Amino acid sequence: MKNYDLVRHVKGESKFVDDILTPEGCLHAYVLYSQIAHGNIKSVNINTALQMEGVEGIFIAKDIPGENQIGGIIQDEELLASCKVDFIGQPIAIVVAKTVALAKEASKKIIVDIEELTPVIDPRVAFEKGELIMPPRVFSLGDVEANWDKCALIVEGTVESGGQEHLYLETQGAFACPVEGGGVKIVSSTQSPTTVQKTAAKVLGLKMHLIEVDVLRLGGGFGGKEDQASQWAAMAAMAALKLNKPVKLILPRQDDLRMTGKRHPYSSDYKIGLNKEGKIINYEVTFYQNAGASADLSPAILDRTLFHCTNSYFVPNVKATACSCKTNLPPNTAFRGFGGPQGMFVIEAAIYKAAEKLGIDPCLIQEKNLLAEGDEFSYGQKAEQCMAKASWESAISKFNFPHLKKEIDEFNVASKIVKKGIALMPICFGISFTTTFLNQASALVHVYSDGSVGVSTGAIEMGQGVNMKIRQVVASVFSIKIDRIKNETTNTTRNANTSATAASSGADLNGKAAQLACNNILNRLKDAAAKYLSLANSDQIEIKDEVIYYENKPTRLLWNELISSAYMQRVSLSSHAYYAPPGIYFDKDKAKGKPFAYHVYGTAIIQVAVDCLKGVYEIESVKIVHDFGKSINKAIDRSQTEGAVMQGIGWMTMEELKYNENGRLLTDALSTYKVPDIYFAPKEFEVEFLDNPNDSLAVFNSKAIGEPPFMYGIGAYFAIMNAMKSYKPEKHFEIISPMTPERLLLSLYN
Ligand code: MTE
Ligand code: LUZ
Ligand code: MOS
Repeated sequence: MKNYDLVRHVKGESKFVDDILTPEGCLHAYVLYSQIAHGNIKSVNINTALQMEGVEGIFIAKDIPGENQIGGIIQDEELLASCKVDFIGQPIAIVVAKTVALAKEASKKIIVDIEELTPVIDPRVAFEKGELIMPPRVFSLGDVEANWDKCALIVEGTVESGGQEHLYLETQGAFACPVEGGGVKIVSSTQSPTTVQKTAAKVLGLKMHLIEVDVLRLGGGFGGKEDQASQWAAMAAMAALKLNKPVKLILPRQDDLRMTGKRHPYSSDYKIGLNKEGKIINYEVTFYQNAGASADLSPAILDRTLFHCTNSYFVPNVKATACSCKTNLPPNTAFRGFGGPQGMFVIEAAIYKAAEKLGIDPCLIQEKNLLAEGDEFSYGQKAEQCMAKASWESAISKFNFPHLKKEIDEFNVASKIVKKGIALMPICFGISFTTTFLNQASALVHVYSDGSVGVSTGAIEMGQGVNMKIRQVVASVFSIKIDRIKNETTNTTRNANTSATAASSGADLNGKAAQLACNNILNRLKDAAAKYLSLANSDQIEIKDEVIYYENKPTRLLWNELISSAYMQRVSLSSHAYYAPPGIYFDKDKAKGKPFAYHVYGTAIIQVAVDCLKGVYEIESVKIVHDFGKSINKAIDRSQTEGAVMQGIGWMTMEELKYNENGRLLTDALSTYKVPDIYFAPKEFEVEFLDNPNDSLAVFNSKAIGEPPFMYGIGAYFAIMNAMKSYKPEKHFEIISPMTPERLLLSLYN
């Protein structure tokens, strides 16, 4: 089954924001941003710039008609800097001109006078200074303090993990067009049309109903457009309303790299205690999250770090503290995994170091501590339909892990410079927004009188295949051919108050809403069919492959005829429906509850080869047994798995963000920020679908797939460590990611 967008993508016909045919008189905006990471703004002089030929308007903080505030969770972020700047890349002025080139040219003539202050880049320094986004958060289970005595081995250490650039192919942008009545229509590259609508309404001082947001698709989001698409849309909308002309604002790649937030770097301290048998008794951990200059989604991301701080292990005594530290970097934001990977990396590191102390393979500790049915997570939820051991055992046997290990050991004995390493990486990822109220969605389905169907939901297509899955849901409920169904754009006038397409739950939430809407129509269609066929009731009516059946026998009635009959019987062929998953809740004060509709499990085996002279490495193979539930689209799910794993490996290995001491991003181009390419991809990539007969709250029991496999990438780090270890068995390496070739060499020879 091919992805809906496939042919259009290949032909280059798919439309993104910058491809929209702009109306006559459309203007272009360029955003002037701070070149200083921390300081007080003394003056902004736009006079010379404003006089330039072709410049139609320049707007700064004082020109904002509504509130100069775009903070979502915490109101701590200005749209345009008014009195102070807190990071390099912070927007100061919007320059609007007849062309982008002119707007950019004019921006250089704006004189910004800033009194410089010392920037803080390091989250631990920010913590020492008391610069926190919010008070620290703590999750705990059992009693850590009372149990250190019972531990035969205690290991302490620190772990660093780096940030990550989203590098969506389509940069941030929006197009805004004034409409009658003082409103504006915005086309945005956003994962969250409602957030764009709300933010624009606030900034413009308008009611939400005056703002329509429309999204066709994104050229990738990866979390980078969950919260951070709103500002560009608000800016374009403000300029459009001020000038009463359409305005387009597309970030040039380098500006996007400099101005937008990324995955949060973390610095963490852990202390782990094991008994003689290798069972983890105690785990104490403190996370210092580098939030950047304002909250953005950092508090929610920090929570997910805590939720996933014990990965797929049962730990009876946990004390996990997390601090969101305010620094002078662009506000960091959602990125696939949403803080989960940062939490899971630390416990994997702790296990690795414990194994090193014991002189055993880390996988022995991993295996001993896997979650079992009914085990409690630190946040109070119990592991249900737990597939941690099943996926682990299946991976070990399907891919013959003992044999792989033996081959590697033999290779390493024979090979002096090139060393191989292998690691197992189990994952457990909770599905649901941990902010419970966000778990809601809606859908609008129209069956047209010719039998074709249009479906629109709150879901955003960003390459993950959610549109295809929603069409499959519609096709399955009606039992009609998939090519009868079209995905309409995601639009705030069709589905209101939607949540971001995020937390891997886009298909679950919106697919279920679509299913409910289709069922409403189907029930009416059955009544209409009964009438048409002169039957007393509709109980025994079914549609199978576009044929109407009665008492399991085909009738002469087909889909098209049924639809025209229903229409002429004056039966509504449209339905709107709403879905909210039942049974989930979380008490933030107690830090206990049942936040997740279900968990996704799996185990990866990753094998690498490291050239210990050059420092370069190759990912030889990735072999995964993953719990997809009952996948409704194996092609999409497999490709989501492969893509997420590559992104995870990139985060752990070659993708390195560097800032200098002034808070300037040094890796602000693709010549200096390296992401995995096809040559870096594993030579072998196997994905096995774990047999899971259980039911879940997933749509058609096809479990969420967007984020969970990202965390398999952590296995690559430890596979490389294992290879390094066999080159220098006596050395104790620090756990700092990403493990770039440069870091690898320095670790081996320093
Ligand atoms: N896949 C592609 N091709 N592009 C993306 O931007 N985003 C990921 C994942 N897969 C993304 C992607 C992220 S961060 C999430 S949360 C999910 O898709 C969101 O979509 P879903 O909820 O429909 O899985
Ligand atoms: N966004 C959010 C998310 O607001 N809450 C979440 O729990 C979440 N999880 C993953 C990705 N985005
Ligand atoms: Mo994904 S980080 O939930 O957009």
